[in-house]
Amino acid sequence: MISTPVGAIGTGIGGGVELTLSNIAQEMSRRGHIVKIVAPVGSIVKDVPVIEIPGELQTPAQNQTRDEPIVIPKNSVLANMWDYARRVQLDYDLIVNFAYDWLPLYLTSFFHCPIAHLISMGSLTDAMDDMIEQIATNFPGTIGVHSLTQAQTFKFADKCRSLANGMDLSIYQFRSQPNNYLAWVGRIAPEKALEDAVAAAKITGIPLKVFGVRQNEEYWQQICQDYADASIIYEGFLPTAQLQQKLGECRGLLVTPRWVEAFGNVAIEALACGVPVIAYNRGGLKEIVKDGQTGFLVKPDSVDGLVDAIKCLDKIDRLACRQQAEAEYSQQAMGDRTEQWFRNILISH
Ligand code: HBI
Repeated sequence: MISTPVGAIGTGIGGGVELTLSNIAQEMSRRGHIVKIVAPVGSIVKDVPVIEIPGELQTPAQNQTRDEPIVIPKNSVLANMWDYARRVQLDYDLIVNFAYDWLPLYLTSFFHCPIAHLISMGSLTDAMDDMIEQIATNFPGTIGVHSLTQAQTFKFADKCRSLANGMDLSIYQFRSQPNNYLAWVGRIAPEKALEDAVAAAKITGIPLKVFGVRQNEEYWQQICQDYADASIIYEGFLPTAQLQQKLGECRGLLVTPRWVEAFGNVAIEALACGVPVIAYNRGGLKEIVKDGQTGFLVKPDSVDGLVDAIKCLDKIDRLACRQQAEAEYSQQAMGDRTEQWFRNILISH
């Protein structure tokens, strides 16, 4: 399992894909598969061996323009990870790529070992779209995504296999009685539109707990300036055990993506704690939140919509939130979907 080149696993820079990779690796080894992770130096994954590869990190794709050329820095960690994979490929039945990058896709036809690509974001650049489409066409069934909405951002949506996502729910405690807080969880960067959540929370007068890595410091400072009188409590980027404990005491999670969120791991984490999810009606979140039952889907970019939904939070049965997570997003459910995907690739290789 070859990780994202934008940051070491555990730093939060890799966003949701760090959690996705760790969960799939742990679940596959729990099922008796021999699993190794290849990732940048400093990566840590509980209970799974990590081969740490040195080199320059890759520029995050979501910061790029559509026509941006593919850039590979000198001593690229991405290139170094895939050179390692080339050397050891005959020891493995399957390679799973978690990077949203051009190189692993391009290298697919040069490898003997089959490669499954888990594409973690929607369409961002022309070079990536073309490359993913080539692999989806020449290696049918090897492109995995997290939601139908995400797949539909590509013109080859029908060639993508949606796996949804999942996580180990045993580390998320269900909390039936919240305190008077709202929550926002995610990489603090413009595409996540934290400012909308802050604006809505301020109008309702409920303090907002913010969890996540401050990836874009000036963006964070700007929000603190613009909303100096709002009650924002920055809780930092916490390990899952601590995150879920604080998240569980919140009345609701606000998910305010400005972009097409491929899935929405943070929404599953909230549901697992019994926390209703108020999300913009866009991206993968449309396929997660059961409007009026486990949260509310709000008109995208509408702060007033968020405010109206916050006022209805007490109508949501928090146990229904936990039950949805268990039914659809457990490690077991995701493991079944993922293992089936892997087997289909091996059969058709
Ligand atoms: N950018 N170039 C690049 N490669 C990745 O693997 C990548 C990224 N940006 C964001 C990201 N991965 C993850 O945070 C999301 O896929 C979840």
